[in-house]
Amino acid sequence: MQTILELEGLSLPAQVESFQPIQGGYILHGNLLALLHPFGYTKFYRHGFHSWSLSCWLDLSSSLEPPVVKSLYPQFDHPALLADYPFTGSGVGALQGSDGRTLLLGALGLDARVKADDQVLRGSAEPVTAPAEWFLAYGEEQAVFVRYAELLKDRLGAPKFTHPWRAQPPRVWCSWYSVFTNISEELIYSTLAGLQGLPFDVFQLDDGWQVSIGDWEANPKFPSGMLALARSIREAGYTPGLWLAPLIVQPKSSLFQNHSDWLLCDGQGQPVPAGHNWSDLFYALDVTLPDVQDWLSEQIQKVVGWGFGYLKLDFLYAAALPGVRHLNLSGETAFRLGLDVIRKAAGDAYLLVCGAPILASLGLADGIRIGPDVAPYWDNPERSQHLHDHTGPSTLNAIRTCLGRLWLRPLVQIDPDVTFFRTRYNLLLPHEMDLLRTLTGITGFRATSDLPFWLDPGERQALHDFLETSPQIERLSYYRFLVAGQEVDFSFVMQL
Ligand code: 9PG
Repeated sequence: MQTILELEGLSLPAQVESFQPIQGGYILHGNLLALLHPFGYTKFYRHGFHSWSLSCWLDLSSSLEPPVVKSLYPQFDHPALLADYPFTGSGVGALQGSDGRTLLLGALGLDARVKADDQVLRGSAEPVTAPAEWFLAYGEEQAVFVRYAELLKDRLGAPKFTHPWRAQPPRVWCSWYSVFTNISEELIYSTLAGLQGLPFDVFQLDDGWQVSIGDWEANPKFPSGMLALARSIREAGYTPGLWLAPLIVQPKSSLFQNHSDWLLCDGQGQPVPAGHNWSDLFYALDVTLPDVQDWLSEQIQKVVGWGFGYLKLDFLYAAALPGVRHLNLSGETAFRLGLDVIRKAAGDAYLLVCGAPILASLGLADGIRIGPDVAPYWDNPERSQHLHDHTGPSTLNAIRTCLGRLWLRPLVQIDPDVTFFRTRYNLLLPHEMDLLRTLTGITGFRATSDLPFWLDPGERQALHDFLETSPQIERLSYYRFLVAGQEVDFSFVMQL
């Protein structure tokens, strides 16, 4: 139907299936919505598909080119969003009004997109039996996102914490941003010894412990096995944490070789490449297959049984890519089914999802990585300027997208990735390190990968203080904060 929606002094001609006013705005229904807006070339809030995908306010008049990506490698954003880049987002989008207020259109379900141009704001959702449900609001930016988050919580839930990390996210030491895949049992033991006295909650092994992507067993660098390793970590006083990418498979794995019928395929029956990493393409599992669900459940119960109480689950977007599935479900809905299987198998273990579709993880994940990887350097111009890709590892990219996703904080613990205390092997300038540390303070999720023997006594003390104290932070506007009495303005980071 065509109608005119009256909203805080705005009259918006609209094409919707139905609408009803609620506190703070309207609930709209429809799989294809269109709203005529009067703002012309204003700013658009783009929300990317998964953890690493670009999320921030952009000028509709800017000519941001799509990232130069091989079509085979959809690891930066959803293929449909890349095809319609950049003024299309996943789940939620918003426009800045002429008076500075925000017009927000947010889906209250999965598999939805919002796009805008200088005249129309559109919502589209993959068809399901009932028309999709949306929230539309006009008001002060933080207020409309807060209301949207409340409605999302009603529909998708919030984590049911049974552990002491409910009030404060765990403080994590993670192996990735120092040694990458070069971890070994020896290095883990020496790091554990070196960290004694530093108040971490979790000691997390990242990528590099497994036989292959698909074969989740200890490789020869861990001769004592994962059960013994987890026991040692626990004896040292930390919750053992482990990285897994349980929804993807690489061709060299025995999982791939023995179960090629478990892969997400295209309409021609060919496996859908889900990205390129570890020197090869990798593929996604069809998580709607009962055998895959049984296998997933077994893998998660196995690692939790080894003693790992914190799981970093990575590259999860793969299971939400377009494809033909055993059950006729669209991508995010299928993915959520898989995450639900994992959630049930994990029991009370903390689940940090990474490279994960955002809305589809709500209510099931305890924490979500909300930006790209940080790096011990500010920018990577080869990638950001020449390839127009703002999802690659860099502190600038991480800060930008994380700041664009702070509205998720009432719904889930938000992980901005690690921060750095070392000056060794680090090109970040002191003020860049400070910005990253401030962001970590804003999210409340504190982590580092610095090896203890890389830190001088002053750096170790700074890390200790960072873990012991939470700075007083007051939000002045979306990108300006008062941190322990000092103003920190991130606005320049947001410019693209
Ligand atoms: C382990 C890492 C770390 C890190 C994750 C994730 O597009 N890519 O090829 C790509 C590779 C790695 C990556 C992100 C993207 O990093 O975010 O914290 O766990 O995997 O391999």
